[in-house]
Amino acid sequence: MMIRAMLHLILLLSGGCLPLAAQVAIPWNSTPGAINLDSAGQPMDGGFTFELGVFNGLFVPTSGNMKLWVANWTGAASTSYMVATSRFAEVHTADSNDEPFVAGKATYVWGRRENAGGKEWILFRATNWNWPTAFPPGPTLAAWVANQATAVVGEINASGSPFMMKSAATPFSWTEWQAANLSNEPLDGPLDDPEKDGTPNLLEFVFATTPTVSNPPTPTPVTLQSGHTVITIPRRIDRLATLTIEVSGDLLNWQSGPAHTEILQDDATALVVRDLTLLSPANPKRFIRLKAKLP
Ligand SMILES: [Ca+2]
Repeated sequence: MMIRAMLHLILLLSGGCLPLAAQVAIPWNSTPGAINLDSAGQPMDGGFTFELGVFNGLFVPTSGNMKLWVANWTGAASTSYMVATSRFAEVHTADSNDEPFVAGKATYVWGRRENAGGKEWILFRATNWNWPTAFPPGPTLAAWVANQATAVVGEINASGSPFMMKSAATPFSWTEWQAANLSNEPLDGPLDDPEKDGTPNLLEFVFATTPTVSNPPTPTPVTLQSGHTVITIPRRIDRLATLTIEVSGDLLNWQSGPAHTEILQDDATALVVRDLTLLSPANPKRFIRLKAKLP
């Protein structure tokens, strides 16, 4: 007994140096060779990073509280998306149950690509992806594979068809866009046009064009439908700007709002608005324009 007690003591004293076994290994990955897309339908590229982690306290992420995710997230592991095998794959060793990694905590995988073009996010978990008890050491968990999961934001198809994972365009504020695109440009205000292509920075932001490289103006087609003027604005819905369509009969007095215009389409890629005033002998001329401002 004495020997056992002494051995125990020695082990305790030298605990920091002992080659402790891995506590609990969590293999987390997506299946190789799957079709994984960004919100534009393009294959995910090496700019995507996937993180395994948890949200602090009682915070539950939803598509309605995305602004709070970053502040409440604690990542445990991070790995880059591998284009060659079209997957992410890592094995994380859970070696702590310190806050916020308490045993049983809902665990998520958060895929992100954030660059000058915008923010793409996908967040998902399966109901049994819960943070393990790190001590005593346990067996390696069965792999947490993306196609077992349900997405909070973005999409997952368990079958892998027509794709396995698809990220979503995430609200991109003017300030974020400005920092990513105009950091070395003194003409960085909403109405500035540093490359002098005729499109002010605010509209470059709305249309997701490059503010420092000259581009032809983004087309905003105007058509006549049953005598009504209709304009299509191919704006990006992830750009946080307020867009108003104004109509006029004389280019001097402009009107907007439901008494004057009707929104026909307002989705991820376009805003389509109709002038309620019929083009007629009483109203022989109609004009329509876009007004953009920061929220
Ligand atoms: Ca410009």
